[in-house]
Amino acid sequence: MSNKYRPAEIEQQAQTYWETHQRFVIDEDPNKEKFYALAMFPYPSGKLHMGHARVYTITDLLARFYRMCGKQVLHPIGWDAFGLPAENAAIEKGDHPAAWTYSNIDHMRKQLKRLGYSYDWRREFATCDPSYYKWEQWLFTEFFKRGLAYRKESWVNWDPVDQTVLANEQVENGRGWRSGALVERKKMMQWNLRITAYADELLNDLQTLNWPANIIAMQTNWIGKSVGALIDFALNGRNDTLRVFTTRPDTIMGATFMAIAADHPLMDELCADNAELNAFAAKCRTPHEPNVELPKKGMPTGLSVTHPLSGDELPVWVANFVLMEYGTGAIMSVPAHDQRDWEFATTYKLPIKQVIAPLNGECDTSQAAYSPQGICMNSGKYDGLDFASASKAIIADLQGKGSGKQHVNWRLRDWGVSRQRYWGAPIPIIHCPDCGEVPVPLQDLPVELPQDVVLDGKGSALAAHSDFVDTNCPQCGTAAKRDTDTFDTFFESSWYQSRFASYDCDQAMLDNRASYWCPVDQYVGGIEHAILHLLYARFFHKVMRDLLRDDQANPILTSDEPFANLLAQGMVLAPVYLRQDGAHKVYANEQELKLGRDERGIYGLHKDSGERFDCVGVGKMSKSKRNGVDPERVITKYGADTVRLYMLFTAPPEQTLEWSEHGVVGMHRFLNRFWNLCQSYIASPNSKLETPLQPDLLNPAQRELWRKSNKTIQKVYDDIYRRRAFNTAIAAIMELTNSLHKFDGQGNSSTFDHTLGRLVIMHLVCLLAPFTPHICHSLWQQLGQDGDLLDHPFPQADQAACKEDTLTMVVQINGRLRARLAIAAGASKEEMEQAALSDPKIITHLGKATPAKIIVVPGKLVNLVVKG
Ligand code: ANZ
Ligand code: ZN
Repeated sequence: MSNKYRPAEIEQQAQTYWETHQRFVIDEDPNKEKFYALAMFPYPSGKLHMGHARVYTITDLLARFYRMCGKQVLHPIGWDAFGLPAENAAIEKGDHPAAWTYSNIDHMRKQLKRLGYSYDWRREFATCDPSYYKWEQWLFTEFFKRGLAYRKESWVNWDPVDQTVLANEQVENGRGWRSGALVERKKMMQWNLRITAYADELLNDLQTLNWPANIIAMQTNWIGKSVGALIDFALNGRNDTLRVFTTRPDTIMGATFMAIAADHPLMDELCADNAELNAFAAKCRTPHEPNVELPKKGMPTGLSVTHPLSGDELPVWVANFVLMEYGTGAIMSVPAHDQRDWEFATTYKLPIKQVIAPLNGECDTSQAAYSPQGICMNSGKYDGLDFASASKAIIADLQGKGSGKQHVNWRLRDWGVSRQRYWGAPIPIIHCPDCGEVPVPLQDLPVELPQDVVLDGKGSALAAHSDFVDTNCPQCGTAAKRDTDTFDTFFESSWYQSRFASYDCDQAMLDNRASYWCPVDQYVGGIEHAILHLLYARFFHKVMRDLLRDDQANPILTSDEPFANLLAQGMVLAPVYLRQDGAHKVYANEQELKLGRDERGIYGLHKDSGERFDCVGVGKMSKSKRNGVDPERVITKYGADTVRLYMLFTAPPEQTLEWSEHGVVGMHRFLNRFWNLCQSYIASPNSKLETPLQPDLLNPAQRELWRKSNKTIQKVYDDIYRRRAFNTAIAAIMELTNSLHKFDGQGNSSTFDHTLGRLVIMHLVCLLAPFTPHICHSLWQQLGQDGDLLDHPFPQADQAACKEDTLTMVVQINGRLRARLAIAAGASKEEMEQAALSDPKIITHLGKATPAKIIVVPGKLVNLVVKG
């Protein structure tokens, strides 16, 4: 065949066509329904990896599909450009973070373009553009004016390697999320955003989201609503109380001691004249190995309290398992019913008093705590009450004495946003000796990052830059100093999705175009962002909804949530090749090996050294295991359409995808076959012929193909639209392609056959278009169709044609007519037999007899031969 499939050529042509005709430039159309498809924007690390290729292919497929379904589709891209890697690269290589970042962006933009994504490139921005961060600086000043941003001295997580403060969420198992260093504790003045003011709404609105259940659960736990009580215990010999939070007020009669955190405010004073206590507190603060549960340790503080209901005297201990960050930093310890308290009491020989009896059965609190709810005992007037009534009665009694009340405690903390880093958006506050904290007024925004800084990896480059620091107070004009911290980079990603709608608005953060496009209809991204990014973006969205109006009446964001639907795509894994060199592990990339298989399994011989590497399974693509696959190489070899199809076909989007070069070759072969099949219709002289199809005149073979074509349309549509099951959609398209192949191969060559085949081909090209847009663009033109495919309606199934034809078959027993049954036209012999044998009339006639022989005449008759 002369016209061969040459992906490099046709992909270039299609991309040039789309670009010169500005086919992906999109604006609002109030008469059309919109669809906003978005993938979490990339960090410009330098090079696209397979994970990127996967997630961006998913949203591109959806964007193109919904466009063909008649929606006005927004599909933008940008760059999450602030953050540590740029700064670290600058420190190591001496490049400026800005130069490093923008050159990475240039490279990655080219890579994205090679994959043929349908972005409206006008809307592209990087979050390090001053025109972007200007508006988040403004938003911060609005937070500040409303009391939603405040500074407080607080214990912070200090990363000794990156020399920066980390949010709790950035500490994983006691280590910094990027550096992996053990985190220390340090007190510093920090800007905080009052996300807790939105805790209720953030929790309740989770119900309105079409998100994966595990992500909803993670957010729910993170927000952590606990219903319980605050109880005040009078401190003996002091005019003061010790306040605790408990979720089990019903156990109060079993409290045998109190425990406070090492950082509890009482400790400052107690440590001042107790060296031993001081040493203990210091020890609690030192970092410890992650994942090791510390033995319960503590010390008596010398203080005691009076139990508000029993009047008993209880000692106050300091304990390493009580956290200052939760509740009130102090607890009433009920060792019989809380395992941590039980271990502590056992270690220090403190009394254990059982006050809850199991609903059925028994328990022995000398062996372990009994923590489920039950019935009160040993509790005086509360004996016999269950959890709910005991809690109610006890809280009421405490309230009567002025020493307790019901309380809802949240695990969610305010969000500390200050970072002692250079490569971020400067916090737009000026510290004036007279006026205090003064927000930078809008006309002075953005507070631009100075370019001429010394980056040596130590401390804060901004604090060392006096031209930046020294300024005048916008309120009184006095010499004042700028805040030298920058925002946590989660700040930028908390509102970018709405900025894409108003990408070029220079008068405000957002304008009413955002009310047309928001919320995002389908968000796609990695599960690693299940908590932080998604929670912060939800919080910002709600604040912006409350703050931004185009006049007094009209909010610019009309939705309560930024992301209506969420899909968490699985990781891309690849085979790992390992050679044991003594105790040393050596890895090789598949491309360096000549692969083989023997009784020990799959292996590779190194192309240079000949050394044998064994395939030891699949793993996340990583530098250390050397199993990364470079999308660029694969695109060059097979074309972007093959890569896209492979990504979508190999696994359902939420599952992990195991990379296999073999599988990629398979996809390439399919596209080749598809191309060649189309050529026979393109090349034939009557290819322009458009005899209308008359379903009534179709012979059975034709009817079968026509039915298959319509059923495939229905399936592909449902799979994409309803189930997001792209892999099964592709499988159906492949099957239809095979059916057409077979149909052609059976010598079907009448004009009528040709018209039918051509219609099926056109369906196939349309169905494949969102998956493999380049090849389809080219075939569409070769088939002589006007215009391009982008806005061509997605095919609609002819429901009548989808119906299976039915025939009437006759069932005989020993040649006598016993039943007439309806069966599908294409039913196999086995299906006919089955239908006959399971018919109630036949079952009755047969009684206990089993047919000795069954004769089947396809489409017509089943005769059961019974002996005797
Ligand atoms: C008495 C008690 C009796 C408790 C009992 C539990 C069982 P959640 O559900 O996570 O909110 N607690 C409170 N503040 C704490 C802190 N700062 N550090 C460590 N533990 C703390 O857990 C609430 C329970 O955790 C509280 O209820 C308290 O112990 C403990 F049979 O109070 B409980
Ligand atoms: Zn001032």
